[in-house]
Amino acid sequence: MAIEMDFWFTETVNDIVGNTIKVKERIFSGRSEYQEIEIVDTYHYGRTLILEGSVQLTEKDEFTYHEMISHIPLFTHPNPERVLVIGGGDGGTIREVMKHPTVIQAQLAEIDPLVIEKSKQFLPFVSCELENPRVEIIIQDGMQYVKHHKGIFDVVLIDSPDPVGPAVGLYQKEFFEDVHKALKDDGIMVGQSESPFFDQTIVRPLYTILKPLFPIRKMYLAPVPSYPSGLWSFVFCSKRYDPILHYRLEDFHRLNLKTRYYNEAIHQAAFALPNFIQELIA
Ligand code: AG3
Repeated sequence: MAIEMDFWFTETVNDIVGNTIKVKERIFSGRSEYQEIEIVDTYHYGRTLILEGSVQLTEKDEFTYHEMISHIPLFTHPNPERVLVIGGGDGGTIREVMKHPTVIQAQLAEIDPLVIEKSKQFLPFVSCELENPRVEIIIQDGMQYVKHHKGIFDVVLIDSPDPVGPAVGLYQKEFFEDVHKALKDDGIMVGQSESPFFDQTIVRPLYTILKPLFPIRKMYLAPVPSYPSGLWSFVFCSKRYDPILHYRLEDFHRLNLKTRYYNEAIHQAAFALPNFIQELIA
């Protein structure tokens, strides 16, 4: 394993701005059938997973993203039993989903088995629940998987990478129509929806596509310091339940979950949007 001391990694956005992290040690570097995979140890953020040059998670701040993509929908749906996670082979989202006792089965549809393998090997803090018997790992393109499953999921979580290369389809209308059909009549879909500061050309069309599909479509926010701009967004789409009106607050308190970011006040406050973002997704 090659060890290079003290180099700076920069993730660039649109070739004009970036996020720079000082690397302590290269842990893994390789190319799968789908992408360039890097795992590095960094001084500030600890272990970091980088796919195609873009930071997917770091040991220090992954909790904000993974807690928020999971607990907002799972504490809104009255009885989430069947959950599908698309992408997210690192296991971070599954780890949070497994904290919910109502979940009978969570399926993980990940296209790239090497991401799962290397996360299990080097990123145990996120991959720790991938062997849970309630988890079924499906090595398949999530777009194909949802196409062939109808009306069976309570919650679908889209833990997608940026819309580049094979992931472009995860931001297109056809895919969301398939997700809509894969959900039950009262299902909820949540997806990561990029940076409202840096990715406006992605955010706007995404929210436009989703508007006619789901009666309830809202954005919520969380800080992820290691992602470009540090402010990240999620899209909450629902056929029946509203994240504020149907919030299962008592269940959250009763379960006494160990969360580091998510709590009662955050569940509600995350949906408060500044004016420029309201305009962006209007
Ligand atoms: N999913 C990718 C989030 C997008 C990050 N984008 C970026 N750094 N430009 C995260 C996977 C974690 N389970």
